[in-house]
Formats: sequence, structure tokens, C-alpha cells
Amino acid sequence: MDYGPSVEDSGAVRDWLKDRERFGHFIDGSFTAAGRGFVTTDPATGDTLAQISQGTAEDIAAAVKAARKAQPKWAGLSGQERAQYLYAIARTIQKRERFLSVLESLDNGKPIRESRDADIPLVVRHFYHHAGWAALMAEEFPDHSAIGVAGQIIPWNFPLLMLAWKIAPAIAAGNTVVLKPAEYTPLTALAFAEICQEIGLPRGVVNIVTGDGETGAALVEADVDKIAFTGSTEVGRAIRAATAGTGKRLTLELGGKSPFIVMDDADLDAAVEGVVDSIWFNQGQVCCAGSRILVAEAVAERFETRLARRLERLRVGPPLDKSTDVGAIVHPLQKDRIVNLCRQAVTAGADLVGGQPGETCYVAPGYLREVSPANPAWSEEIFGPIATLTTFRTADEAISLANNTRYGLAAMIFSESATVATDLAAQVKSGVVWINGANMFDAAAPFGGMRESGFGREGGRVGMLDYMSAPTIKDIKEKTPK
Ligand code: TXE
Repeated sequence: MDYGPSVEDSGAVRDWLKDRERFGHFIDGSFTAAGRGFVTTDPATGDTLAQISQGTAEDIAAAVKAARKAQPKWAGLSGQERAQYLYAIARTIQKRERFLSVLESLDNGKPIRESRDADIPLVVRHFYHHAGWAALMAEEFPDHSAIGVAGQIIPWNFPLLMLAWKIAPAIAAGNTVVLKPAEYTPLTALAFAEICQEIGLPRGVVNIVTGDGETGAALVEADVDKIAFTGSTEVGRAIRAATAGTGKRLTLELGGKSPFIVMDDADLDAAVEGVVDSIWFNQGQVCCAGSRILVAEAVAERFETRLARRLERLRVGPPLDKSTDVGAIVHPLQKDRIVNLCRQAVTAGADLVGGQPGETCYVAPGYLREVSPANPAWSEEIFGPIATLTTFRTADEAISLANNTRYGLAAMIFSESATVATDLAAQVKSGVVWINGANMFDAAAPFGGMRESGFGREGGRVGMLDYMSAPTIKDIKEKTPK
């Protein structure tokens, strides 16, 4: 039986990296010569994977110019014609599934089982789904037109998936894009650029400029019609300030501190698996991770016994090993942040179960008990495989704890009663609520937050509308009485 890619399959990826070594930007359909920049590393070993160019304001301007030039012709194609390109992208990614999952795991540190079973299949699904929207444009959005050029800035936790969430709806609707991947994980975006070349996507429709926050800030300042950003709340706030008064459209998908509520009638085994999928998936580096477990006091002891047992069975190990459940944190700075927040909480009296730092970028999964809502571990994103665990007595108390946060991205509710679950769901302030499950994504389901988790939606019909304008055009002749 073939269980998919593993260490043995990394040969093709290593050859690909060796052939290239230094990457330039992808502008107007071709790669620029590599410039000064930085290295991207394998967080599990610390080994250098490739040299990446730091995009300057001039690089951004060149990319925006190419996108601007290509846009009218791209928008002028029929939706059916654009759909063919999206289908070709989806099919090619599907063919390269093994290659791309290994590349993603090497650059990011996530377990190969996750990149193979979650990230890359969801990327494929996203392009297929949006190919469908492109084909339906004339029927579904007859009064809408593309916005123009979209500047897109993405994080490192789901590198290729976040690229798909940004690029697929944008180009389906007739926009062209300049995308900046995160500096920790630029490789799959560069592999994607090669796929755009291979399928013959018209020049300038997709442009990719690598670099850090300075490159991102230059993109925000550039002559684009929209900025779509996923990342930290702090940077989101700066981007909102920078775009205020400019007329640029903006969508922000920011941080979260999502509640994971276990009611006293919950299926406790399902709830424990929910925790695994929610906060220990992708080393907890998930914007909608259920990072605050709230459990009914009546079942807390039984739930915790099962949770601790399940925790012991999770395997922390090399990302490319097929049996690994928890891989490496993306970067040493992120690891330090996780370790510091845990230390701070323990100093303040919390009890850390598991959660010990290991070699290089490894941090074992775990959870913190007895964390006061005044502690940063309760209020700030740890963005690591560590949840807080708090008990409650009544449903009202659960809701008040759940909403005691500046964020509002997701919530998870475990209860065997549909009435209880939907009643609670209506009271939680969050953009997404999952009942008896966690991290259930689909290209057709809009995703996004409220409060300091941002605004705008990605996915489905609503996500498409965020990449379109709807001018009111009245045909006077038709309305004039004869
Ligand atoms: O994020 P940044 P960081 C949260 C999470 C994490 C923390 C810090 O809590 O621990 O943020 O991560 C680009 N103008 N999330 O520092 O800096 C940057 O180059 C324009 C949650 O890595 O927000 C990268 O491409 N762009 C989040 C992207 O923004 C700028 C996922 C995200 O990086 C910029 C990631 C600027 N001034 C982190 N500064 C989620 N919502 O999923 C940086 N960037």
C-alpha cells in the first residue's frame, strides 16, 4: 500500500532546489535574475534550502505595471476561457501533489501527512471550485466587474493554501495579482509560478514578489486597487491605517483566540479528537485554532484524563516521516515566542501539561491549566501547539468566557444536543462556528472573522464578491418612453 510521500520522496524536491539555488521574482511571466536577499531554511534541521530575493519597491512597481497591463485583456476573456486556465492550474497541482507536499513540509516544518492530506488537496479543490465560478460569471454576476489589480500578502502557516485562497477568486473574477509570500516559506509560491508558466497563463496575470515586511509594505503603498492580507493583527492594523483614505479595497484575515467549548452532554472522545484536529494540527499555527478549551465542570475530569492519554500518543518527529503527528515550528523566533508565553503563564501559577521545547524548532504539544484571563497566554495568540484549559459551570458562563477576547474568528462547540449547540453558536461572537468538529474547510464555505480578527470573506460566492465591483449602470434609452 502506498501511504504517499516521505523521506525517500524528497529526492525530486532536493534536485529541484539544487537546480535553482537562488530564486528571483516572477514578474510578467518570467523569473527575474536573483538579487540580494535572504535564505529560507528547513526548520526541522536548520539547513538552508534556497536563496530568496528581497523584493524592492522597484520590483513591486514592475510587478504592478505588468499586472496593470495584463488586466483589461484578462478581464475581457469570457468566464469560460478564464475557467480553462484555472482548471489547468488545478490539474497540474494535482499531478504534482507529492512534489508540492514534500516541498511544503520541508520549508514549513509541517508533517507530510498534513500537507499531503489537507494542504495540497484543499489547494486543488480551491482552484477547481473557482474555475466553476469563472465559468458562471455571466449568469451569476451579470452586473459585476473585476476590481483591477489586487495586492496580496500571505502568511507562512499554510503557504500554498493561502496563495490559493487569494489567487483563485481574484483571477476567476478577472483581476490580475501581485502576491507576496511570507519570508519563512516562499518555495511553494515559486513552484506555483513555474506552474503558471507551464500552463501558459497569460503574462502578468499572476506576479510573485518575495521579501519580508518591507516588501509587503511597498505592495500596500503601490498602485493597486485592493489589498488582501492574512497575517498578524498588528500588521493588519498598520495596513488598515496605510490604506485609509486611498480608496483601495481591503480585506483582512487576522489572528484569533478561538474558544473550544465542551458541554456536559458532549461525546468526550469526539471532543478529544476535536482538540487534536484543532490545536495540535499544524503545530497549532492556525489562525482559527481552538486555543482556549472551555469544558463543563461536570465532565472536566473525565475529559482531561482522555485528553492527557491522547496527548501521550501523539508522535513528534521529522516532518517528512509519514508517522509524524506533530512536526517543527516554522522558525526559531516563533518557537521562542511560544516558549516565552508558556514560561510566563507557569510563573504566574499555571500548570503546563506536555508542551516542552525540544531540539531545533520542535515544541511538544500540550496545554496550560489554571490560566487566568489576565494572563497573556489566555488573551494572546500563542500560535503553537499549546491550548489553555478552563472549566465552567453554566452555559452563560461558557459564553461569557468564550467572548472574553478581542478576537472573533472561529468557535468550536461539542454537544450531543443540536438545540444546545445552535443556541450557543448564535451567541458566540465569531465569523465561523463548527459544531462537533474543528478546522473543517471547504472552498464553497466563506471563511473570515469579526472584531480584531478582521473583515472580508474568502471562499464561496461571498468570497468572489470581495474581488468584484458592482457599478450601477442604467441604460437610459431603454427607460425613455417612446
Ligand atoms: O506575522 P506577520 P509574523 C500571528 C501569530 C504569529 C504572529 C507573528 O500570532 O505568532 O502573527 O507572525 C508580511 N506590511 N499570525 O510576524 O508579520 C509578512 O512578510 C505589509 C497569524 O510572521 O503579520 C508576511 O508575508 N506586510 C496569522 C505576512 O505579512 C507585512 C498567520 C504575515 O506576517 C508587514 C501568521 C507590513 N508592515 C501570523 N509586515 C493568521 N491570521 O493566520 C509583515 N508583513
